[in-house]
Amino acid sequence: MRRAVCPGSFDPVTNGHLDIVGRAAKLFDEVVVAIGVNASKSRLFTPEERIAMLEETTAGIANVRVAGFEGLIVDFCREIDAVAIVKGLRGAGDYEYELPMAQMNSHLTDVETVFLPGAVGNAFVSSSLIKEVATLGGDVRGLVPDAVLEQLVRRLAERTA
Ligand code: COD
Repeated sequence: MRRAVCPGSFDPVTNGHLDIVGRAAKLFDEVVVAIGVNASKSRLFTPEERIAMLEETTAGIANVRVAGFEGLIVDFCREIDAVAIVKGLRGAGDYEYELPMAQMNSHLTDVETVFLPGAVGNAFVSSSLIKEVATLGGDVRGLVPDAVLEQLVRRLAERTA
């Protein structure tokens, strides 16, 4: 059994994330989508809400499961016996951000990092931009799953009420 982890903040999950998770699921026997905390980002959804959104949106992929994690991603990988961390790269900016993390994770453990190029159509999609555009009334339909869009609109309305 070759297990991989797709870690991220997923606040909220976008079609770009789901593309990477779906492609990772074709490469590995099992993929665990691991929801962590990025201390440098402010959050809109709780970890429990993000887990529920990911469970709903990956329900159609048999070999994907979802979990939360705290602490180092490499410790979580060791805990669940994962051999690889799969990350998506939208462009050079992601590469510069992700490479030192991959190298640090390789220094800490023998878990490999596998980079998948983001799909061209999703290259501009990030959770942060989705939140910013939606907050200012822009239309983000088609960039996040419909179920996520509904929750996003509801949460932003609650915040401005
Ligand atoms: N297309 C393709 N890939 C995408 C897209 C897209 N449109 N959008 C995002 N991605 C990729 C990102 O490049 C990233 O690989 C992944 O999806 C997750 O993205 P985010 O933005 O949801 O998540 P991040 O980057 O905020 O998550 C950071 C982690 C929580 C994974 C990271 O901080 C971490 O591992 N923390 C644990 C503590 C730790 O181990 N720290 C030491 C690291 S060396």
